[in-house]
Amino acid sequence: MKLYYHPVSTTSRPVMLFAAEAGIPLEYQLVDLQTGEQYQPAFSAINPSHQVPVLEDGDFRLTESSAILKYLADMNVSDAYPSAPHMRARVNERLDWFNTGFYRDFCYGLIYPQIFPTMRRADEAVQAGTIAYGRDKALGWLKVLDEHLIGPHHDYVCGNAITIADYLGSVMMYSGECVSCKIGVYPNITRWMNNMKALKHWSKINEVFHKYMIEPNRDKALTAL
Ligand SMILES: N[C@@H](CCC(=O)N[C@@H](CS)C(=O)NCC(=O)O)C(=O)O
Repeated sequence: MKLYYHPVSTTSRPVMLFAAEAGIPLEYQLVDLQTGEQYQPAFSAINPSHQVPVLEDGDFRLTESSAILKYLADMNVSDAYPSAPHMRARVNERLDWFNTGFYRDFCYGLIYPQIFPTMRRADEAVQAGTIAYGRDKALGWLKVLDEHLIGPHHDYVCGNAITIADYLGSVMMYSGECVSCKIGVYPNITRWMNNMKALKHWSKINEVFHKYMIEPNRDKALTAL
C-alpha cells in the first residue's frame, strides 16, 4: 500500500503513526505541499481536493485521514478499531469530534494562521480577529476534551485502550505546542498526551514537524490559551 503524505501534515501524521505502531508496511510518497505539488496535474488526478493523505491499495484509492485510519485498522484487524457496535460507534464519534469542530477552531483558527505563512491573513486586524475567535472556541473544546472525553479516570479518549481516535486527536493537539499552549492546566489532556508521546514511533513521526516549534513567526500576545 502506498501513502501520499507530507511529514508536517496534521492529517498525514496520525496515519503514519498508526501504521508504524501497528507494524503496517506502507510505501511513502512525499507530496511537496510547500511548492504546490498538490495543485499540479499529476497529483490533482490522484486527489482532486489537492490534499494529503491519500492511500492506494492496488487500484483502490482512499482520501480522508479518518477513513484511511479505519480502513488500515480493519484490514489489519486492529484492536485500535474495535468491532463491537457500541465500542466502534464511540471511536467513530470521537474521530468526528476531533475532525470537525476541534480541528477547525484549534488548528485552522488558532494555530495555523500563526505558524504557516500561507495561512496568515494579510490584514493585521483580520489576523488578530481570526486567532482570537479560534482561541475562544478552542478553549471550549479543550474543556470538553479534558473533563468529558478523557476525564480523570481514563488514559485515552475512548476509555483505557488506545484507539485510532487517539492517533488522530493527539497529533492535532500536538500542534498547540507550536504556539505555547498551556496544556498543563488540563490535567487529563496532559496525561493523555504523555501516553501518546510515550509511543515508540512518536518522536520519529513528528521529527520534521518539530522545526515549527522553534520558528519565531507567531503572534505572541495571542498564543497562550
Ligand atoms: N479532511 C482531510 C483534510 C486533509 C488536509 O487538510 N490536508 C492538508 C495537509 S494537513 C493538505 O493537504 N493541504 C494542502 C492544500 O490544501 O493545499 C483529511 O482529514 O484527510
